[in-house]
Amino acid sequence: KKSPHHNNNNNNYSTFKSANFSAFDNKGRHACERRCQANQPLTCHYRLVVHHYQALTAECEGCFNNDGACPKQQCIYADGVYTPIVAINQMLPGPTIAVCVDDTVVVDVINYLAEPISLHWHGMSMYRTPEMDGAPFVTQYPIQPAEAYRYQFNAERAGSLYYHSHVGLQRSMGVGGGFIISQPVESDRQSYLYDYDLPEHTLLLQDYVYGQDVNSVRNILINGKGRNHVSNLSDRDPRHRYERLQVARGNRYRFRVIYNGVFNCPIEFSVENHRMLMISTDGNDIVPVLADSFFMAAGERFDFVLQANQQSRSYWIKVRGYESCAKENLYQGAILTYQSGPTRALPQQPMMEASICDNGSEEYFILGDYEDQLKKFVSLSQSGCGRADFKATNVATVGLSSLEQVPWTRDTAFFTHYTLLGSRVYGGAADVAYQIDDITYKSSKISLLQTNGLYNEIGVFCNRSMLSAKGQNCETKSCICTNVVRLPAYRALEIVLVNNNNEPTPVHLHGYTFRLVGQNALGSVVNEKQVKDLDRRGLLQRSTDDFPIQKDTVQVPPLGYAIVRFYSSNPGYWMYHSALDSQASRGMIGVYKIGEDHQIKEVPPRLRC
Ligand SMILES: [Cu+2]
Repeated sequence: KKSPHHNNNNNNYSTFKSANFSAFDNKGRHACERRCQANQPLTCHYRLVVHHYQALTAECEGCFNNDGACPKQQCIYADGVYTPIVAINQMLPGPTIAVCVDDTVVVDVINYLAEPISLHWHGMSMYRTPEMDGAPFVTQYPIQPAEAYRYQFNAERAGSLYYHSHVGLQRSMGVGGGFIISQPVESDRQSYLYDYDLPEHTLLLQDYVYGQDVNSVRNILINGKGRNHVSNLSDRDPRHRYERLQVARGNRYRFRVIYNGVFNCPIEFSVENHRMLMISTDGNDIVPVLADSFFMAAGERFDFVLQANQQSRSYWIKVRGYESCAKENLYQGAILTYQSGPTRALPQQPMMEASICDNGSEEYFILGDYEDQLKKFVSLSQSGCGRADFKATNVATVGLSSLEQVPWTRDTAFFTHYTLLGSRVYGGAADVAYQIDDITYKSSKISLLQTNGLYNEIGVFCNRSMLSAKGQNCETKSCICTNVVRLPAYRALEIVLVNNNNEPTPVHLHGYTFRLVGQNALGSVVNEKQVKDLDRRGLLQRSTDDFPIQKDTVQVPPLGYAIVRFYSSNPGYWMYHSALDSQASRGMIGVYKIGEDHQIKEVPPRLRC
């Protein structure tokens, strides 16, 4: 049955149908997906073909009633709704790239779309290779249609990362995939907490649209699968395809959750009858915390350990959407099965009625010698089992602690930059402009890194101080330009992100992992000056803890602020922006030029696209 969103796509993908996507074996496993060993790096080649495709194509007919028959036939079943998508290697999401720390990653991207693309490696600082960051017209010229481009860089760090398109709204159409960098057991400070770290226990969540209508969120998918909310079928109807994850009773498993979100849809994640031991966020180790559920915003990642200590049956892994997703009552599930139980069985209850409480198990997280340590774990849960109602001002992440101490001393003087996230409708305009510092971002025509030192900044950049020097008032007349702010290299920097919108805004910074030292609501925000005044009066709180959490994406509370700190040891041009496509594509992007021209890596100059 075709959905009402049926949309014919003229792009012909049959031309590469028989292409060998190379280096993945017939089980989809790549030679670089291995047990990591110290000082044995590999060079890992991948070929990613980005192309138009459809969910629920004719190939799916053979597997409507047989889940297992689908993968071989290049059927993307998705949520059982016929709709155009953008796929990578005929997959949604794209293949998970799993390597070891210090491997050389070589990815050839082949663009079969009718528009340019670029891929961003979310969470990689690209310390030695800023030209591989994938920010269009900032660190590279986008890859044109029918063009191929090679990304090549060192996997400089371990953690749960992901890759995604950084052009237009392609990410909303599915262009993304997991990027997992593992490390040798002996260098993993969390390895004592789990027995298995399996690539198939990676969950990539994405919000999902139909008919290329990127203005309305219609579903949340887990590894490209799940129930739809168009039909009235029950959660347990066998026509739904849920991602299945298998565990064996008695073992502890590391799960990696990546949220490739594009809408204002924070999600609450939980597992029926299982508690989670949170051990990492955005690929950075944290002091372990027990949680019945946790919240995530677009661009964030969380890793947890699940102990398979319950009866051998099937359980729901549950995701509930908030904000825009709550308006559509969107939720999703995957299925956790125990090897010794009936592995094809569905959980017994409708998804949202299943309890997230641990079944009073006495054997919970018996860690031998580490039992004492366990007692120190704080619980994220606020009210026994299950949390109190979600509040839009949720500030949970700032309360977590890193395993790693800050690299600066308590009396370090930080260079502070205030930046304002906002939105505005200018007289007569139909569209809301989303802005940073009252500026609607527009790409420059030259790529900043490739032309570094060759252009006159006054002709290319614009920022708050340059515009006010010219006497331009962006509050009354719209300012649309390339917002680049200069910051010093090799300094302790502090960014105060102020959210002037009455909705939470996740912000992602390229090039760095930062420390989150403040995150709170103010109730009202007027402008940058008012926030500076509040700060002068000591009303913006900063944690004095030596172990603030390390992240690359942070949820800035509505009418509130987040304060992040980092040492600017990675000179270059680094984007920061709303992680929501709806806002970034309407202008909520800025660029930090960190360092002087001579401090920025020289890459082959290229003046035109
Ligand atoms: Cu970005």
